[in-house]
Amino acid sequence: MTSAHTDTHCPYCSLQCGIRLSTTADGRSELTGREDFPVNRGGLCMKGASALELIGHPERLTTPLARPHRGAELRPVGWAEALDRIVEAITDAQRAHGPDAVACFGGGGLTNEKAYQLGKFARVALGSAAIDYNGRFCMSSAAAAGTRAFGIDRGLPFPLADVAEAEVVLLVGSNPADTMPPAMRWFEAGRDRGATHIVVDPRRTATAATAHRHLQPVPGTDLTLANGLLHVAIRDGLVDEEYVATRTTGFAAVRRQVRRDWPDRVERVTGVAVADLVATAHALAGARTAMVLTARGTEQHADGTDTVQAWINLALALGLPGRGTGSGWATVTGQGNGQGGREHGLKADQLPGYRKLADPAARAHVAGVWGVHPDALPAPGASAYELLDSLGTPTGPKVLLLAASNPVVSAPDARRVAERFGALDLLVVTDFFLSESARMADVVLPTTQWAEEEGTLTNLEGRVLRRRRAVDPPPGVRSELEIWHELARRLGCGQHFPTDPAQVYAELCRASAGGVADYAGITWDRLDAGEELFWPCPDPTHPGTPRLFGDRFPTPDGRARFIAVADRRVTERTDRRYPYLLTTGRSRTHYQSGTQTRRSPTLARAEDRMYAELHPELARLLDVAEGDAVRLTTRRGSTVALARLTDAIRPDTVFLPFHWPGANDLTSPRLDPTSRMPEFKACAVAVAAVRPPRAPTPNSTVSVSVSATVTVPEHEEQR
Ligand SMILES: Nc1nc2c(c(=O)[nH]1)N[C@H]1C(S)=C(S)[C@@H](COP(=O)(O)OP(=O)(O)OC[C@H]3O[C@@H](n4cnc5c(=O)[nH]c(N)nc54)[C@H](O)[C@@H]3O)O[C@H]1N2
Ligand SMILES: Nc1nc2c(c(=O)[nH]1)N[C@H]1C(S)=C(S)[C@@H](COP(=O)(O)OP(=O)(O)OC[C@H]3O[C@@H](n4cnc5c(=O)[nH]c(N)nc54)[C@H](O)[C@@H]3O)O[C@H]1N2
Ligand code: SF4
Ligand SMILES: [Mo]
Repeated sequence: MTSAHTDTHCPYCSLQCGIRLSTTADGRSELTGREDFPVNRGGLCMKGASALELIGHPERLTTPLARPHRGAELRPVGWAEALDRIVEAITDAQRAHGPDAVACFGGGGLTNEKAYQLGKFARVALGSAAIDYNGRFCMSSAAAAGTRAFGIDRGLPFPLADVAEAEVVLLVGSNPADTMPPAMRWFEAGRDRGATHIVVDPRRTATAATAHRHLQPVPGTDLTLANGLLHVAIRDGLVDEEYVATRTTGFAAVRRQVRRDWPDRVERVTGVAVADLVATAHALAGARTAMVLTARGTEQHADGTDTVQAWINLALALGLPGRGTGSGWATVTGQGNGQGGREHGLKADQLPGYRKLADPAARAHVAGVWGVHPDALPAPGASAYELLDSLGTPTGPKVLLLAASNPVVSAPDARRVAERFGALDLLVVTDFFLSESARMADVVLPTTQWAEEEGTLTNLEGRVLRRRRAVDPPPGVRSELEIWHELARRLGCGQHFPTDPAQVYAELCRASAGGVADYAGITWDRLDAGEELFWPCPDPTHPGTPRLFGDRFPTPDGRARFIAVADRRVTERTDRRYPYLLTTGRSRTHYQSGTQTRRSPTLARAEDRMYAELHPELARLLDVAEGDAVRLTTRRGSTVALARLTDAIRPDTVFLPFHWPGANDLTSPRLDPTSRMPEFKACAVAVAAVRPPRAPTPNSTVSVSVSATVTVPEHEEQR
């Protein structure tokens, strides 16, 4: 330990709970939740609480690895050899195929400095348009809808604690009781004051179990549900007409659009009863303060952007955004730095400060900070899945530099992504463990992890935080800033890529100045002094902006935009071969592709393999008992999981966590046309018992009524 205690933040999700690392009298390291950090106030979930298990872990990568040739095993090599090999492949590929032959793929776990530097590395050191990141798989639909409606994308436009001030909260496709447990204190505080909470989820989750009302729609039908709620609000005279007239545009078209979403029809499509629709619309409209919160359940669809817009339309019609503390619409961002990652240039179409790469003024500003000519900056590139899908094709990239993501587990139709990795000339993976993606690499570079490095992250509220170094990294390990400096130096532009995080952050602040996500006033020193700072913050005397939208929206006319959205029936159809719906998501125990949490002894003990949640009625139909192996098959692939029977799930739906390889062999790579978000949350699936069926008993014959509720052949056809 470099000091008796160090205050920093959790390595995992966007809540970025405050953590204190200390050394006990007998020399042991100890991790505790920080009482003084206003988001978690000492609370931690089991992932954060066990994060120390990954420091000094026996499987930690401490030396670069390389394969002498394709088909050979990875073996330890020196840094110089590894870096030279990468630069040689970059140079060869670019000489033969042009600058875009080398691609970068980042992750929302990277600090702001690393996200900024990787975006700059792609554009300046490589001159390549081919860069994107895993945030595309996370909240890109909400980001696109938020930007379209409000002119800005900040996950929560208010501090998380405002949740406790809302008299009514509608939580849509969000399960914070499992995905952000310490956040539940704010929900509980609201309920203690008499608030009403309504959850929309095909499963009765731990979150839904705490709510007053649970709407349980067919996966993929949220857009119709939101339009139906707005229909009821209009029909019953609940619209805040004055707000609509003075603070918004476009309501007339939306009013016309939702006329056809009458409650009976919405009940038929979504499975949500008319009485629940009416009660929900009236609860939201009748409250003094109310919030609509969306997360991945409603966003990760091939019509995710329009679906989020439908929820925003509802919130706008009721006059919620900008009404005051305790009201509004927000999206619950997921990754540790999912918010910052999407602001500083990891995205194919973005420059730092949430600027657009296609905007000449933005190019000129950022090129000025970078000391290059604006024309030298490439055009916007392909989105994450499209980029992965093009690897090694005649026109696609031949070399991929991958940092902080494990797409052979986490990308949709993952077997296809593994195939594309195999077609590359060189795959370089930077990680601190040998993830499934790193196992496929030609060169693996070991990097520092959270408690070993300095930096900043931006949490789900747009609050900028300091990550601090508490322990020394193992010898042999380098930070990404050092790795990219060394690569750039070999490519002839090392001077553009400093290695000190504070220096990179200061440059990021200058690059973001005047942009939507303006960090210019959030200096490293202010953060170190413990100031609570939310962007935008244009100068060092500015107090930052915890709450947005008070007087106006950051659109050209200051008004929020309604946009009429219709159900385009994009969800994959069920049919006789694939009669059920598969949805995927998270368990409380594991994080993302599992590289980190599957290596934590505590978490691995708590949950050690993939399971599939099935309703007991469906299980009975398939003759499957608790713990039996079931085979799930979709139009893309097949995987086996252990059945977990629960009446908390719809009988027509199966849920798989994606923390183990397998779930994404099944998912659909259909993309949202605007956000390019894949449809992780709904596809058609067949389910069968793996072992031979047991001898029939009288009880195993399925009654007509059960099979009628269980099978939803071609449910789309019913609309
Ligand atoms: N334990 C844990 N916590 C995490 C993470 C983790 O991996 N593990 N990851 C972090 C990250 S990156 C993210 S993005 C967040 C995600 O946080 P959440 O969005 O809360 O998590 P998910 O489980 O992906 O999805 C939420 C819910 O959506 C429901 N759902 C599925 N299909 C539909 C649908 O069509 N409509 C509706 N309304 N709901 C649907 C699922 O049943 C699920 O309960 O969690 C963060 N926190
Ligand atoms: N089926 C299905 N698939 C999904 C989802 C779903 O709900 N269902 N959710 C999607 C969502 S919301 C997300 S966010 C993605 C996440 O999926 P991934 O992008 O795969 O995210 P992680 O598993 O967090 O992978 C991060 C990897 O980087 C490493 N790492 C962590 N920090 C750093 C760092 O600072 N530097 C470097 N070099 N490496 C680091 C970790 O060890 C790990 O191997 O998955 C998506 N995939
Ligand atoms: S809720 Fe998120 S930030 Fe907090 S301890 Fe758990 S994983 Fe870490
Ligand atoms: Mo995410």
